[in-house]
Amino acid sequence: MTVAAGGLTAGPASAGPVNCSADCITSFQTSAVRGTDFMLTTQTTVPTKTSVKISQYLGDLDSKPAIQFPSGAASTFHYDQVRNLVPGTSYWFKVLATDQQGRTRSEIGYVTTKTRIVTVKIDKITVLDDSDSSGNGEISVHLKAGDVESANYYSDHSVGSGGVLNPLWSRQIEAPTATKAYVELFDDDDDCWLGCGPSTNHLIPQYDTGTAWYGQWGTASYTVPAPKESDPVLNAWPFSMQPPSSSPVKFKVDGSITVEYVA
Ligand SMILES: [Ca+2]
Ligand SMILES: [Ca+2]
Repeated sequence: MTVAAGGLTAGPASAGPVNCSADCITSFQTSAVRGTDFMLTTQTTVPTKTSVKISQYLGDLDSKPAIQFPSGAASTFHYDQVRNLVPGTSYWFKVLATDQQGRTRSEIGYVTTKTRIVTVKIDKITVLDDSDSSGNGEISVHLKAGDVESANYYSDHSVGSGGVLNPLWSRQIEAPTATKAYVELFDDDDDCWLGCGPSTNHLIPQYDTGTAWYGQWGTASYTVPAPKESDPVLNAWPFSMQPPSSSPVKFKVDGSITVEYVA
């Protein structure tokens, strides 16, 4: 028997807490789940270092690299941020705890990130050049955000250079990655003296820029950014866009996007 400093009797090593040769993880739970990250709280019986593997598929979870948490010192309490996830996605994860003798235990959990909803709003279109040498243009407007489209939101609408349209068009799209919004203006130059063919109406959006005998058109596009942890949630984020300078129809679009995350 040895006597420890202070006069206490030291117990045998086997009386210590369960190490990671047995089940040393007493609890683990997710919290603060957002679009691209969540917090993982892990408690262990003995001081450990933690890491996590994460995958959308249980079958390949073990083949994923272990993300080591940088907190450094071994501890019985871990509060770790798991990052760089895709919004609106379900993941399996495996938390690994390694004790100071290098023994590892793991547990498997499941988490679903919040869905990222972006509201794209097209407020105002200022026509700078309607592409007609005299009189107003005969303008059709196609609007698109992600996969959501309003073809011919305006159709054969009389508006000249300097004219303003206020579509006040607003659509919500799921945007787990970067996506695009488009505004295409087409000016009709076909007076239909010989009858209007279907190709002359440009009723099918093309989202490009061009010139033909029956009219001229141009497209402005805006890239809704990819998600990030610092997304300006619920604050309208103004943007403006114009078609390329080569476009025969010139205009400026003012709009905004608003980002929100929903469970
Ligand atoms: Ca024209
Ligand atoms: Ca015209």
